[in-house]
Amino acid sequence: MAGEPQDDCLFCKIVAGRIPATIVRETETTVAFRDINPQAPTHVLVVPKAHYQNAAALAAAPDLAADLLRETQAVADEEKLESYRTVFNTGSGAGQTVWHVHAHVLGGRGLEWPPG
Ligand code: IU
Repeated sequence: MAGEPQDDCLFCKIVAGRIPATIVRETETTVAFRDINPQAPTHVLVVPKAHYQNAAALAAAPDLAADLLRETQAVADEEKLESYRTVFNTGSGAGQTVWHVHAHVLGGRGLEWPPG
């Protein structure tokens, strides 16, 4: 069921504290932690504590989606990023490897467009 924790989900385990992560921010509904394979000087993932597979699924919970977006800006503020990129990969062809929606917050270097 949408929102319920999934036993086999890596990010549900991070949210539950069952797998270690470098957490940079936490709210009642979200957790932000550093990506283990950073692609920029700042590379933080922001996830809802509830399990939704991707951004489209999260749209069913608009207040939570707003919390997530607010937290991307909060991360950028804390990291003192004037410019940054927020990325939601959806589907394996776009590079999604973890099926718990997460916003990548990337910054601290010049970012090219279009992305690869
Ligand atoms: P993706 O958009 O699903 O590809 O992003 C998943 C990210 O999760 C990716 O950037 C990984 O480096 C990152 N990650 C992590 O931070 N901690 C982990 O234990 C694992 C993956 I596995």
